[in-house]
Amino acid sequence: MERTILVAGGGISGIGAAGMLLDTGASVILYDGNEDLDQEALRARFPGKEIRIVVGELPDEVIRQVSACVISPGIPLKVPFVKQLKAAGVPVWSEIEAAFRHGKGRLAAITGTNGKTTTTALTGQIFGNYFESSFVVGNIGTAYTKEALRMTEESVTAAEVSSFQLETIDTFHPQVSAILNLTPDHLDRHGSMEEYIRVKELVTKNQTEQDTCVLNHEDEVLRAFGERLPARVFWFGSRRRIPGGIYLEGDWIVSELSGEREPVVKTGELQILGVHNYENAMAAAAVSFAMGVPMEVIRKTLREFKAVEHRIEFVTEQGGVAYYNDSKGTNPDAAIQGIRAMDRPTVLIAGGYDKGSDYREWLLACKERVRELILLGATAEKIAREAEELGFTKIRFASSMEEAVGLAKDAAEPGDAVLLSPACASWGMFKNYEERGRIFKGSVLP
Ligand code: UMA
Repeated sequence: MERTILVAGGGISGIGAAGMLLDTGASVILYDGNEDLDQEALRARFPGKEIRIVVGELPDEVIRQVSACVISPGIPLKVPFVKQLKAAGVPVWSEIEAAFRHGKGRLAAITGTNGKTTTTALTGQIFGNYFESSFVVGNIGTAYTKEALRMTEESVTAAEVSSFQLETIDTFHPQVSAILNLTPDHLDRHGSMEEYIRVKELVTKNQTEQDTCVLNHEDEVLRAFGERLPARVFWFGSRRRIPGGIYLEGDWIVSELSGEREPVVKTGELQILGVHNYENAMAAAAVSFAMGVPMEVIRKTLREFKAVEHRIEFVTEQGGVAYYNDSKGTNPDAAIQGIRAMDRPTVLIAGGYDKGSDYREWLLACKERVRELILLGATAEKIAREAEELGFTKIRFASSMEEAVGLAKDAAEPGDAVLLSPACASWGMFKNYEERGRIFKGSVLP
């Protein structure tokens, strides 16, 4: 019998997964809960293929008809149709699980709360400089399923994987995994920090002694986790020498991964700012070394690599004021890195969708450098209340990014920085953090 697979979600992941499955000869039902979705535009993404598209409510008849479901990361598993599928015994796989089953070659999967996009992009660039066939996929923006069928046994893939994607893996098995750090994020979806950690650690679920896991030695949870793992562990860290690991020593990144002590690069040679970025560089170096890339290629790429768009990205300087776009600062911890990377008085634009985060530590980190706080989005009031309690006096509200940039321009003095680093997701006001970052840059530039 022909296999019918349900692909849930008609965004980047769903389009990738449906396209891949159609190419393998499966029959596909593409489902999206948004009944206003333009079905014809969606169908046009699969030229020459037959695909059934369902929007709005998912009929029971579909649930009875399908043999598996590939679910997009943005769909929470507690929604009724997922429960119905599970009750009917239909396996629900994440989009990265589906891609893994069809992809070929070797895989490095990078997760963590912050830094995964930069680390994945850097790892992908190192792979590109050494391997004949390499891919960069996942949460970074290109669906893994979109590339899976182009991979060969020789391919080496760098995948950024999120907790949403890991939640429903089964056979997903990277030869090299990395968990960069673990701080509270997406707790509205995962329910508790324990559950969030459990899901992140799933990246190593199928790893054996033949595999490698790259872990942050400064993170207590990860340190204990590394002791329990069957896989070989490559440790990285920025605070102390780690025998056999890769670490920061003064202004040098030093590697002992080969068994010999080897200076890799001076931090001043890197084009990415801040200690958190040195950690990303060390993690990318460790992942690449585990994949067999010579240190010389790693060193060259570390020197070449430029910041990812929306991650403490320098926009321009106007009237002595430097503008930075850190729209990727979608949670308080990422935003702490953003503010710490500023070395001058800063007018900070923040606020957005409410994921139930705690803003206190981030606001404490802001206290030293922030001259004025400009808030927007659903969390504006909540952040303002906490900021006032901590003694912030200059707080203003804006109802759009354009207005926020206008207020920031007024508030900033020559020698200051204006930083967009929201500590919140963009949802509600913008399509995604990329759109938020681009609107910010568009408002800054004349
Ligand atoms: N939808 C439903 N029902 C729901 C929720 C959504 O039908 O309950 C539909 C929407 O109507 C929409 C589609 O699902 O049409 C969107 O699917 P999606 O939210 O899974 O988004 P994609 O476009 O598939 O993008 C996803 C990732 N998005 C999320 O995890 C929310 C992208 O990560 C990723 O780049 C892409 O797959 C390719 O792998 C973005 C993200 O915000 C950057 N990630 C979070 C983060 O980094 O913190 C995890």
